[in-house]
Formats: sequence, structure tokens, C-alpha cells
Amino acid sequence: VKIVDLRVTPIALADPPLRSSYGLHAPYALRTVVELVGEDGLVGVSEAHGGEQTLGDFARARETIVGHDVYDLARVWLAIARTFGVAAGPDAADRSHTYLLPGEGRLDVPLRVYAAIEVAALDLIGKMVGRPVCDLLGGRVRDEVPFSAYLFYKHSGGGGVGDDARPDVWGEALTPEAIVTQANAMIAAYGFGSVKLKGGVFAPDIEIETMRALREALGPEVPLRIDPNGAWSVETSLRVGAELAGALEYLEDPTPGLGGMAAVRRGLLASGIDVPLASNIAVTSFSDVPEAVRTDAVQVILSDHHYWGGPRAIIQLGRLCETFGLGLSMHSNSHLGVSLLAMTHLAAATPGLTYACDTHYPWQHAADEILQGGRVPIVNGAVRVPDRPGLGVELDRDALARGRERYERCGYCHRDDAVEMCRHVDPSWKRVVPAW
Ligand code: GKR
Ligand code: MG
Repeated sequence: VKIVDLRVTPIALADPPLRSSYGLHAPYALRTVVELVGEDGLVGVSEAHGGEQTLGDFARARETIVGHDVYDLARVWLAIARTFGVAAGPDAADRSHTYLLPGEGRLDVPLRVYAAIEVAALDLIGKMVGRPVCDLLGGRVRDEVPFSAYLFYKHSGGGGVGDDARPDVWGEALTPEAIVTQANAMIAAYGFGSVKLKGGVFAPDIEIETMRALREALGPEVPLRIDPNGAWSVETSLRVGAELAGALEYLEDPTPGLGGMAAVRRGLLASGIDVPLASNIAVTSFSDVPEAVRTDAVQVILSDHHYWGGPRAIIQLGRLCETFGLGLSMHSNSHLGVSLLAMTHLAAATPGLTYACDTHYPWQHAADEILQGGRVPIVNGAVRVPDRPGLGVELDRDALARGRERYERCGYCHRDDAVEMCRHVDPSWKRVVPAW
């Protein structure tokens, strides 16, 4: 079945003012909706990072892949790798997200473009043969995929601007008490069974206090994680690790770089603390795995099909993690339901993915969803794996058109949390990692 078109729609979705070590979320997050049209008229869909550069990348890829058979994914990858001028292996260069936001670097462009095409191809093939995507990935090992509550220090506001502002469902959260309120509200709304706090925003003692308040409020049976995105020195990471020992399921990217992570690991072990270190910023591609393993810098890889090169690459990563005794979990950026379902099918078909996955989905508003039938339900902290063909969803064309209009009106063409931070919080702010 030949691919006859690749349709690409840029969209913007309202996003609340969330904080991280990268800065502040803009009132709109950008995504790209990719549709692969087969010669039989069926269409496969996927969701990718957003903005102007990504749009240009897909326009280039379109020339290359139209005319390929939709089953011919190995050649589609080679064609994309050639088009973007990188070695055809899955691991050509350093793609660290320590300094660049996911989706904003150039080195992983071919993998990101290919990933979106692979998801859309799997959706299309699934629709053709009448099977869900997880079946095409080897079959499901679970019918429900658990996700974790993703807490953020947050300014007031629900995202969007002017007439297009969303209600502030979660409220301001800039203190430990307010984060506990946010956690309780998110658990009440979605039933999450694990909790992650985005740290790297306030001095470590405040974040330690926040984690202790969460432990106190939620009890020992709720696994907790904290992720300062490299904001702490090795020394600070050791101190925080020691203070929170016993309360953490894993400690995510405490310090920049694999060398720093390895030093944290050594220091913690020397103090008898065996909390696993997880990473989605120091380990972002297969090329990072050998050093991560050799130096014991990372014990849990936070995978993301959007930039590792698609769902099949993550299944392969799962085997690699099993081989080296590493854990596997899943990272997320702001996204809508198409991505959530791709993550769900993938997690369902990945046996070694035993942690609840990250998702930003609760931060998005129903008005921005682009799926027929509206938002994907998260019940008891989990998404049910769809039985319907493909990803199991259809696009709502009117909602997609509204997303595009929002993109055209909003004035944002790439993600820059540092600029937003200077604009709204502190004009002299600069991202420095480690900051503490
Ligand atoms: O949305 O601000 C954010 C996060 O910090 C995001 O950009 C990260 O990619 O969720 C991410 C993470 O776990 O590092
Ligand atoms: Mg992270």
C-alpha cells in the first residue's frame, strides 16, 4: 500500500504557567499532527513536537517518503536519514537534553521525524488489517497502562490568553502545602497511584520539604519521584538523595551529564543508599547507553518514542535494558490524546516497562483535544488499551482546525521557557545548571 501523502498540521494548545529548571511554560504548547495517507484512502495519524522548524522538517520528509510502501519502514528510515544527512544508524550524535529542550535540538531531527511517521504508519496499517497498534508491536502484556501524577510548581493561570484563556483548574502552587493540594486534586481527578514532582525550581531545602509533605500526606504506599532536570551539583544531589532516601522510587536527572550522574551514584552507594537514578536528559538515545552502563550513571532509562526513533526503537530499548539490568520508564512533554494513545499502545507491548509512565495530559484542557469523542479517560491512574484498529481514535476535524487557528494566532513558533521566565517572573533570569 503506497503512501500517497503526508499531511502536517501545526497546532497550539493552552498550557498553564508550569515551572522547571528550563524556566516557565508559555501559555501555549506547540504540537504537530502528522497524517499519512495510503493509496486506499485510509489515513494514519500521529502527534509530534511542534513549531516552525518541525514543520519545515516534515515538509522535507514528505518529498522523501511519498511513494514508499507503508510497510517498508526500514527503507523509510534510511530515506529520512539520507535526507537529513546523518549516518543511517539510530545513534549518530549526542542529543542530550541537558541544555536544550526536547524537540528543540537539531541532532535528533531524523529520529523525531521518523518516529512520527512510524506511529502514523502503524495506525494506518492497524486500520487496514483491523488490529490495534499494540498487536502490531508484538501484542499486549497489559490491558491498562498506569501513568503517574506529574506535579509542577505553578503560577496562577490555566493557559491560553485573552478570550482564549482556560480556567485555572489547579490553582497556584508555589509552596509545599500547595503542591500537596495539587497532588490530592490530581489523584482525586485521575486516581494516580504514583507521583512525580518537577523540581529544580526552588532551593533544594524547599523541594525536600515538599517531598516530605507529599510523603506525609500520601503515605508510604504511593511511590514518589523528583526531577530537577540537572539543577543540582553532585554535592547537592548527594545531600538531597540522603535526605530523601527511602522516600524515593527513583531520583530523576539530579545533576547534568553522565559523569555527574555516575558520581552521584557512587556517592550514594558509598553511603549505603541504593535509590535508582533515572534519566531522560543525559540518556536520550542509544548512543548514550554504553557509557551510562559502563559508569553505572543511570539505573532507569526514561524512554520517549517521540525522539528515540519510534515505538519499535523503544521495544528494542526494552530488550537492551533487560540485558543490562536497567529499569525502563516513560518520559513526557506537553501533549494531547494522539500521543497519549501511542504511548499507551507502546507501553502495553513493552514487558520491561514496569514503572507508571509520565504524562502531562492532566495539564491540558478538554477544549484543546483534537480527538472525536474528546479526551482520553485516565481512570484509576491508568489508560485502557484500545481494542479498536490502529491507535483506536479518529481526529475531530473541527477541533484540529481550531488548534491550527490557535497556532497561527498565538505568535509562538518554538518552545523557549527561559524567555517566558524573563517575561513573566524575573527579567534577569538565566538558566544555569547546576544552579544549586
Ligand atoms: O514540561 O517543563 C516540562 C518538563 O521539564 C519537560 O520539558 C521535561 O522534558 O518532562 C520532562 C522531564 O521529565 O524532564
Ligand atoms: Mg525528566
